[in-house]
Amino acid sequence: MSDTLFAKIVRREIPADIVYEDAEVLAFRDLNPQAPVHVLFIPKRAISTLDAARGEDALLLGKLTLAAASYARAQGFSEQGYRCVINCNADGGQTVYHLHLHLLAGRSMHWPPG
Ligand code: DGP
Repeated sequence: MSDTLFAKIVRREIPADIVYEDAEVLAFRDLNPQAPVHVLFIPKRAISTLDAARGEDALLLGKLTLAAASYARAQGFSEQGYRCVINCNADGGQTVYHLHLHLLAGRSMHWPPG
């Protein structure tokens, strides 16, 4: 489970456009952006899916979410808004099995998503 693409990015084994990092969270630009700003926030400690997260992960997931909100605020998106998405497993559209939060900003979003 530690050998996903995103674990390789955490270990700096493959390149990424990193925009934020702290002791527990890494954020980098999505390779296939779906909005003018599309950044992935990941826990450095791999959790495969949201479904696999447990109570002991609550603080980490809170930090991950707040890191995305802080980044969005710092980029000036507080007022116009943005979207955060966590895809879970096949029907959720998850393709990389290292839990990640998509931050999408810079355009008006649609609902429901596809
Ligand atoms: P998801 O479908 O929720 O699992 O999202 C995975 C996202 O990861 C998708 O939007 C494309 C992005 N992605 C896949 N491989 C790489 C990579 O090697 N580098 C970066 N920066 N993004 C990647």
